[in-house]
Amino acid sequence: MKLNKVNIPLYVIATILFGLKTYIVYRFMFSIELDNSMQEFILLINPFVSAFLIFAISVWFKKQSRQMKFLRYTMLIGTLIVYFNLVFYRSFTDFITIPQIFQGSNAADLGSSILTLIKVYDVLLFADLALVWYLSKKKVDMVAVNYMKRGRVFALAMSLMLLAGNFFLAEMERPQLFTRAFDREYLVKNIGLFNYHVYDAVVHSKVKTQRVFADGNELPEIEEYIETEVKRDETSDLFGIAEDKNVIFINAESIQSFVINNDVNGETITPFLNSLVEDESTYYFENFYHQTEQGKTSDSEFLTENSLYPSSRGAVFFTHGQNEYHAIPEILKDEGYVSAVLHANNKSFWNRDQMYESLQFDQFYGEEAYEVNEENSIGWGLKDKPFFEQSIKYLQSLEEPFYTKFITLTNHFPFDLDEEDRSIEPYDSNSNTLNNFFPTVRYMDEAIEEFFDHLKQAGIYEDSIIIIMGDHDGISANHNRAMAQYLEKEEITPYDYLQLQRVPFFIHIPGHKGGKVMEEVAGQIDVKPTLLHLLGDLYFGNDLFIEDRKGYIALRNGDFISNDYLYTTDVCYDRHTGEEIEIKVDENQEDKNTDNACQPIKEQVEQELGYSDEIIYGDLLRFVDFDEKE
Ligand code: GP9
Ligand code: MN
Repeated sequence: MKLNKVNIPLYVIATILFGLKTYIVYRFMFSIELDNSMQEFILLINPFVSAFLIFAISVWFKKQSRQMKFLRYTMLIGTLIVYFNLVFYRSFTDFITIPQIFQGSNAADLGSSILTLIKVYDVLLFADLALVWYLSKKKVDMVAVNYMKRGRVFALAMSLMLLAGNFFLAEMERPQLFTRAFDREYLVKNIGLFNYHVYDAVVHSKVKTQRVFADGNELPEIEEYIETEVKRDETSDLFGIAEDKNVIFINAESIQSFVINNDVNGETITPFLNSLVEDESTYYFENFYHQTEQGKTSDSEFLTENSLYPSSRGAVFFTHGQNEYHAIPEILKDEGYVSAVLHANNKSFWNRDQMYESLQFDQFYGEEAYEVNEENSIGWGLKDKPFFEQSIKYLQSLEEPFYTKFITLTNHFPFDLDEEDRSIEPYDSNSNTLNNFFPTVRYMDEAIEEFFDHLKQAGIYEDSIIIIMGDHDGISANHNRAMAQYLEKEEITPYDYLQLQRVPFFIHIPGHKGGKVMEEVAGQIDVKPTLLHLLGDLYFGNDLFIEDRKGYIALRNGDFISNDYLYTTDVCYDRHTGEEIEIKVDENQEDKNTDNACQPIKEQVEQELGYSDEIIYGDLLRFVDFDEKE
């Protein structure tokens, strides 16, 4: 093996610089949780292992210019991958998945959000690239290598050995990492961002082939599970109470339950929603969890319309927009209902136009149905107050009974609001996101109150039931410090964080008395069975007005909340006290969770998520004849 005149070869320099940069991003820019020194160690080595794996390929190029070019471009691509993930992470506290890349239309719509996600100092993340670029152009003689075959094979063998070592440690630290990978953070911290992307690509193509091989034979087992584990014979006293009434469903953007009956700077945040909590015509569910993943609003819609779980990666609205479903609009159609969605954003966002057809909505009033101008819009588009106001005429034009869904927009990250729309002052913390959240939540609260008035004036109110649901969290883990300050806690623990995933859920039935605050654990998966009492349908939730229910709410990443326990980040908590039940087991133990009080539910949750995936990936509802079942 002969090194050139010098020195340090460029592929080694690139490995060191790029590895170091990636490590800094992992450690200080992503908020990756590290529980022990082994995890610290794996996180430290994996950036260098991945970098070496790629850059060492360059030694196989005989021509120096090719070698240099290879290093330049792989370094550029690698840097862009790290950077795009970083920007994405700042918004979603998550890593990019392949299905999301094909959701480009959404990224383009991010508009004002994107600017707040890019920081001036980010330019430093390109410094190593500039240096490698310079060396590869100007100092070729110093940094290019010319190995004999043995040297090349050695470099290759070395990179593969390092990779195997990394995987071995990862598997030891997290058994079955690859088979149970609901959680992207675990993958990234154990095998690194780049190997994670390769893994994601493999999973993606597997999903794509699943539909082709599904033939309906999977169904009996799933139906059996639902019959025994999910469905209940009990019917609630409220059954039929909304028969033939209009259903008005408000998908309220990014609102979390912690704002209900709470204040900021001494001012009530949501006076109108608070009054609904007290209202005798309203059932308010205080332990209602959102169960969304990367598909955000669209996942919340998927859950509520189908009572199926969304995908663990990407947005099922995009990946499976052409499946057959048996959603609320389709079922209500048989009962004589007309259905519509009203949302002043472009129709293709989240692939809604296509998905709504699959869900069999009759009408979709998108952006073009509204008068949108500079005065009446902010952030993502039309403000909620004019949105509701302009929607009334469409509501009046629908034949009754109707099932309609209104999706609000103003209370969306980055929570921009005009001065004139601000009834309360922002909070004061290091997070502008959290600070500005409160005034926009108040704005939405007022918009919903006005909407109630419009409905009354239009004579629609009395004949309708109104459901208000938060779609998902608005304040991500990136703002934990500010959140802790607001909630007057020392820190936001994983337990607190999961509890913050509660979103408001109201069922308001004008004229009905008996409304109250409901304490039981509930979630978006329960909306469909609560709205409809059905025979022969496939769903994973329960009617929220019956006593005997499944008893847990599964989040899409495998975390769950049951009557007694709360399970997150591999820890089982007592739901009532917040205490850890079984202290995290020591590193050497093979399976961390055996003998854990949460274990039986954890297994059921995994099974249930798996069945839901099977239905979606295999497009299995195409094999079910629902007419025959009913
Ligand atoms: C876009 C709106 C927001 O139309 O529903 O989507 P989100 O970013 O919250 O998923
Ligand atoms: Mn949303």
